[in-house]
Amino acid sequence: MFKSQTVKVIESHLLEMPDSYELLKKGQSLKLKVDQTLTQDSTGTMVYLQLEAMNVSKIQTELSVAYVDHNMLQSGFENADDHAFIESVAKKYGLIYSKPGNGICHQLHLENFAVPGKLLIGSDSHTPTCGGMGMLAVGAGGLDVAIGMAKGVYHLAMPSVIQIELKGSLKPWVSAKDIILKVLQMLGVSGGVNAVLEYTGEGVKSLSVPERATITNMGAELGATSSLFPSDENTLDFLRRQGREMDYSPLSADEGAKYDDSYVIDLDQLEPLIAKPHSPDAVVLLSDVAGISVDQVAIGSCTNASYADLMKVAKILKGKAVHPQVSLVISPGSSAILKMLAENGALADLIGAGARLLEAGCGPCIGMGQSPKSGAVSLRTFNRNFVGRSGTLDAQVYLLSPEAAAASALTGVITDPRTLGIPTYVEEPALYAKSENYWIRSENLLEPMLETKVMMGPNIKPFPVGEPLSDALEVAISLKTGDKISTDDIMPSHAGLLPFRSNVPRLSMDCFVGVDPTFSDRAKEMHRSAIIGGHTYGQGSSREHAALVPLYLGVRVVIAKSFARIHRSNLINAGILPLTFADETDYALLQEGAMISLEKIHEGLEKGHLSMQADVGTSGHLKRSVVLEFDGTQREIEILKAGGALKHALL
Ligand code: MIC
Ligand code: SF4
Repeated sequence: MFKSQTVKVIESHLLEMPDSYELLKKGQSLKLKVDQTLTQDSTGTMVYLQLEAMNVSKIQTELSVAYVDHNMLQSGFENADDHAFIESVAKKYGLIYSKPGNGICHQLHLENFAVPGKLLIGSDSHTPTCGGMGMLAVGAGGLDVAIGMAKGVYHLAMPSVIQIELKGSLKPWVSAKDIILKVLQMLGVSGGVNAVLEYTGEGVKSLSVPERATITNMGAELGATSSLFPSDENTLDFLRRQGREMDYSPLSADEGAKYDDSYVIDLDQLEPLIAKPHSPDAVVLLSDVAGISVDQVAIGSCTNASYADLMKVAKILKGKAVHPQVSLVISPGSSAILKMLAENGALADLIGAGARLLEAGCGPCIGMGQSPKSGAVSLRTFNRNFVGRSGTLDAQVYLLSPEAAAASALTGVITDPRTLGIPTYVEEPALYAKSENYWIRSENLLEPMLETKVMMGPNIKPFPVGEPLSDALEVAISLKTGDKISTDDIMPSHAGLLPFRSNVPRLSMDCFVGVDPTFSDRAKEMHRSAIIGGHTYGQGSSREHAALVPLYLGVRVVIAKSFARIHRSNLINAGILPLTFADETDYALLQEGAMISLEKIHEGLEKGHLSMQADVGTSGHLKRSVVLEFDGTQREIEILKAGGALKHALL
């Protein structure tokens, strides 16, 4: 049988043969060996609190890295305490620790550790960035990453595999960002759910690893499980330049491999694109919106802060001036890139033009400063433009390529980069710089130092743990939401709240605050409750706080029209029942405050459908029977019965 690259990597990581006769059937439960894990600080504190609770003496992965890149503003002790906690845990278990200032986890992982054909899980939704290196890299909830470290295992439902065939090659001033914006335009923000996007075809050969990583990174915005490029000469070339030639091995799909779906993009036909406010799939031709006045331009993030990206920007800005009305802010992807820009003079070109320089890290992408002014138009090379993510509720955020961003910073209006004339060309450095002094990985730390004292600042509070699932449940509905509720809606994230990522009680005060500011108090009063959601409930970030905080507030069940993959797993891991409607029209029957009751829950989970009685009349006397569905694996049922993945892992 001719195999896709995804199937090849999955097969080589199977720890148990799946029980189905039809091997690797879509949706089938897979038990996979984890080679590598990564965490970042805003999800990492919870991961390591959970790892600590598992009480293991050794982690089971080949390599695990703890990055600090999100919570970099230290306007109080909280973030610095979190950094110290993560550093002490890294030492205790022999993880590699990346100090603040070293850069963004995904860029650093690509440069330093990604290996073709390996399996990486990370507590961040953009973990698939390393798919640009030909590795299967999957974003997961924090507890799944903790279990991955403790047991070396990751459970995944077999994804479908979608082929994106790239034909031809990009025209001048059209870039990798435009390719992924095109994919988003074609497939939409839920077009990749439970799928791996596999890039094939002649066009792949013209793309460098950092360009491929821009594309795999933003596969997260399609809801994709992962995105994959082959490992070929370009991969070898990048690894050589990183001084890691020994990590290379070739890998690609077989000629004639079968895919669940296929799309073709003709790179020759592609033009500069832009995603309009407020969704990464609101993609139009950049030329259609050219001329709109701009207040801020932000260049960076794990999507577009590679060496070549920033060098192109420096070349465009060299000897010129940023438009007086524009604030241009640059956040480099890694300290090594920043060092190279400093050494080759590009940094002077950026500063000379009037750019504002930040340390290497996520920065404005997660709202850690640089919020634009009220009503501003902000152009960003980032990957998400959800309402309010910039920190300014009424800002109009557009997503575009670094070339287009730089061109617009000069003119003060959205500008087609093709108007810049002769294209810039950037040669990757023969040997990438290394910045060893941002890593803590001295020889003696490669082995665990279990006697190490874990540093717990006063802001680090115990996390909530689920309770064993009873067979009957009678609860009130504490909230009813519409479609497309993101984890940013459930548990908002900005410079003011990020310092409380290890303090669930404090976070709980802001749960759903933008959707309904009365939710938190109401849910607490109800003691136990249910949430009713619409389509793709829990899209966006991997933050498990969007499950743990509702758990803390007493939420025991979420009934939605459909769920986003990582959030659904996070709910199960927390011990919250994620159920869907057998008939979506029943959604309309359920109202906030009404009582619902479920019986024979255990049997219902096994059968895949449960019967619920719901109060539907205002007086509470009219009851209706509603059929709900649970489409999960046996392992997920066991986790729910145990009261969450932590309790299950400790059984
Ligand atoms: C994001 O881009 O939204 C984040 C911040 O990196 C999140 C992780 C988090 O919420 O801490 C993600 O994408 O998973
Ligand atoms: Fe950081 Fe932004 Fe990338 Fe998330 S998307 S990891 S916040 S740079």
